[in-house]
Amino acid sequence: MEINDIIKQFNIKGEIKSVSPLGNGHINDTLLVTTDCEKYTFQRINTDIFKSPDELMENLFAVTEYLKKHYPEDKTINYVRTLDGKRYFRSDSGCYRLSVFIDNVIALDGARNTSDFYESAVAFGGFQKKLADFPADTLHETIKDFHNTAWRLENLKKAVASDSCKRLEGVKKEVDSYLSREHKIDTGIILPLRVTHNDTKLNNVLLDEKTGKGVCVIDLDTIMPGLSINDFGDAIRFGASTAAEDEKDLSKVHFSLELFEAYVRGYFDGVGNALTEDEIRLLPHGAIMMTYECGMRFLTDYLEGDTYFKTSYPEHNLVRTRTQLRLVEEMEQNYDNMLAIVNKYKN
Ligand code: GN1
Ligand code: MG
Repeated sequence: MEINDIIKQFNIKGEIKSVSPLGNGHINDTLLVTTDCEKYTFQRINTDIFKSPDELMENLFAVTEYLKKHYPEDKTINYVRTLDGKRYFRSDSGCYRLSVFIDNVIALDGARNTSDFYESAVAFGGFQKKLADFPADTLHETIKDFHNTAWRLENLKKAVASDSCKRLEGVKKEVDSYLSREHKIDTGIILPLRVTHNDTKLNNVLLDEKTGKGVCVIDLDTIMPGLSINDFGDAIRFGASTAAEDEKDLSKVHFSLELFEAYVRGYFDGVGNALTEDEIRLLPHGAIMMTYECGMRFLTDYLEGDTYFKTSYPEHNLVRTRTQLRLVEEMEQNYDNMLAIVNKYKN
């Protein structure tokens, strides 16, 4: 089936004028569809990763409909159903979904200043707060063990043991860094189950192109039951770095305490008093763990031959691993400073 024919399976307004690539996600393929009266975001769902598109789309519709009902004044992604009322369309070439494109906004791969990062924090904090009463256990766990760091480490160990692509020789130092931190994974503290976004990168908050204010949280694929500290942590991992996730020159990669502070301030402005004391105290731990875990996932994928994350060159996943490890080290050195900042801004 041609792309345009697939798009026409959805309840779109107007005639299709153009279809062009959009964004730079690592998982799904995204296109911008322009008709003569509306713009849409059209995506092919990566079903190698999201094995059950039904469950995935049920999560997305449940959360966005809840948000639209309880916070009608706030912008939320508007998914468009197919002509026969389905949440996505399945064809021979894959599973597709469509939503109304949000215009006059920007998505940033790096904060231009602390205020961009502050704004993303207000949005993600607000997302957590608005969904505090949504029954998290009714959501599907669409990617099992997504932030089960101990399980991710087991996967790394398996990839090391099989060394199927003969890449281990060059990454022994990185592997050792991961193994030596195993004892840090389990804090022994049980935290409340929350609705979590699980991909709280700066570029997953759309900012108003004029005012720079947060407009809408996007990329809801990994919404699942989870821990608030992981959402906080993943945002810090990606956004409180002075360089891109795949910066090759490690001398440019640093954990910025200034950006961390901006995020914490915004996060508490957004989340209000929706968190418990344990969650608040463990926010710095979440930042370290998410950075540790993401780098470990990149390294595992590197050892397994780059089958999960999209890569542009053979060492891409290794480069990403190294930036994440650098950030982990610097966060560990700054642990007390991070905790002091959390205590300064907590509600
Ligand atoms: C993936 O596709 P993207 O960029 O939104 C990944 C995240 C990682 C991220 C690293 C479903 O997200 O978990 O943190 O890459 N998403 C999935 O950049 O695995
Ligand atoms: Mg994502």
